[in-house]
Amino acid sequence: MNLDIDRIKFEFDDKGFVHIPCTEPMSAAALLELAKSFGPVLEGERHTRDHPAIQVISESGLFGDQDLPWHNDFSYGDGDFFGTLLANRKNGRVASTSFVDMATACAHLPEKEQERLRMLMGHYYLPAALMSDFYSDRQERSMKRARSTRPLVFDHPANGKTVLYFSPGTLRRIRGGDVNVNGLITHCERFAWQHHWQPNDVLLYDNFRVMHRRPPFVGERELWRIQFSAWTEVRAAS
Ligand SMILES: O=C(O)CCC(=O)C(=O)O
Repeated sequence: MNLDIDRIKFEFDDKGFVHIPCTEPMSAAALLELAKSFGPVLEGERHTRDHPAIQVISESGLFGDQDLPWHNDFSYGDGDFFGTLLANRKNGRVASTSFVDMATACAHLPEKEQERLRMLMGHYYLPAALMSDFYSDRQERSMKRARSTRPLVFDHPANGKTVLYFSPGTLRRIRGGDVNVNGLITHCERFAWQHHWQPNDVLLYDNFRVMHRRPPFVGERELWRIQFSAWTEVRAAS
């Protein structure tokens, strides 16, 4: 399958979300090549398939079959693997994945509230489902030490778009003022869409721009996930 990498990167920067419909499954090597065209990929030790950077999300793999509340991947991270690739390997349709463009959600907040949220700091933690499940003991220790913090509103480092960011599923606390987190979630859900997985679908999304969630499911379902460093070229140029 011939991919137009420049077009994919343009869409990733422009929209934060790219859907690549495929008539047949992309191989592990092709998926890795696609992710690596953005930058280095995150490697783990457990629940991987074919390569340490390919994570298996399934009822018996990462996250099991449970509900995954709204979150941004790698919010707790030590490093900059803020791009995610998901590939449907088996029965993705059993549970749709929902997404919200947080640039749009932010633009629909009153300006005064945007400015207030810029002053507040969100602190994030490594979810229990990932501890000792994907990361090695060494990675787990460094993630816990990372004490990842970020303002609730900031300008995206690659494209300057103002985004709202609070990853409810991994949010430990907010410092600097009060926030009605459930109220913010309700606001964001006005802009959510569901991705109904088709066989072999591949998605890429920017975790500084897009938040996502998945409901619990019953049965067999398998996605592959690769986390990649999305703005290597932007950083190199600056
Ligand atoms: O299983 C899904 O549809 C999404 C998985 C997910 O939320 C993640 O990989 O962070």
